[in-house]
Amino acid sequence: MAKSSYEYVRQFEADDTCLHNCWIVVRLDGRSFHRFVEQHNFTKPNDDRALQLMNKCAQTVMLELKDITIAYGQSDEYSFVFNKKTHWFKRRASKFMSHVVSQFAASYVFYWKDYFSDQPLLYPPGFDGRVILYPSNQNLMDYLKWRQADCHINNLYNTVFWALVHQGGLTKAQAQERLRGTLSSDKNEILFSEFNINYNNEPLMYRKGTILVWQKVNEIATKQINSEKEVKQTPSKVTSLHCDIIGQQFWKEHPEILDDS
Ligand code: DGT
Ligand code: MG
Ligand code: MG
Ligand code: MG
Ligand code: MG
Repeated sequence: MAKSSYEYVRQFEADDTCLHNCWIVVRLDGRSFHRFVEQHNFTKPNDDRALQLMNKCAQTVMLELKDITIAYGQSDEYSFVFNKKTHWFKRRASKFMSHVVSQFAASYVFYWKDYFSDQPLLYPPGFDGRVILYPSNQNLMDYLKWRQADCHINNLYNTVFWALVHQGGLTKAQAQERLRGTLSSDKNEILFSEFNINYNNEPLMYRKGTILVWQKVNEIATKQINSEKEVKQTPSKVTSLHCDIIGQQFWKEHPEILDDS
């Protein structure tokens, strides 16, 4: 087909190919969720419905899009790690980010009523996205550990903050003042001595966030791909974990996550 005289405008498109041999991470985060959670009456500090909905949306992203090896979510954010060898959409950053964020946001609205049966969705939520490249396995692991450490710090703070307000009768300003300058050990101590809460017994999903990985299904399915060749393939499903990923054990138990072959 002959090129039109308008074709040159394509040259204005920026090249956003992600550097080869790097892990591609897309992190999304709910836009102004401090307002969204108030308007939709999320329970404080953690709303199980909301966290399960986030996990459902992330599972949908993993199943619909190609080459995601692990995802990690907490609060109103989710990170998706694409295999470093992926050639999906010629590794164009804008394609990765827009597909992940739009699939996630559409899923959030689509599945809302399955999790919030008594709470109507009052306005369309939005999510921002960013793409980050990590050139080494260590960098990638440290990224995921950083997000889990963030989950831990925020959740410990929020747990004691809302205990002081809901059970301790403090105003939000007083609770904030009470916690100013406290260490983790102080917060654990307040929870234990004043509210009889052992932080380590709080639900794992709140404390550790959610890790989504592919799990091989036990039975080996035999799939006919063409008349001559039969290939044994092990089907996988997305499974959710709420374990520690900061220590080495998780990475030793799941070598396939960093396996780029
Ligand atoms: P942004 O991301 O800059 O557009 O602004 P926000 O307001 O989304 O701020 P961000 O992402 O730093 O903080 C997440 C907000 O969502 C924070 O206000 C806590 C809230 N949130 C997340 N999950 C829950 C939950 O399960 N329950 C409650 N009550 N709040 C939650
Ligand atoms: Mg933010
Ligand atoms: Mg947010
Ligand atoms: Mg956030
Ligand atoms: Mg198209």
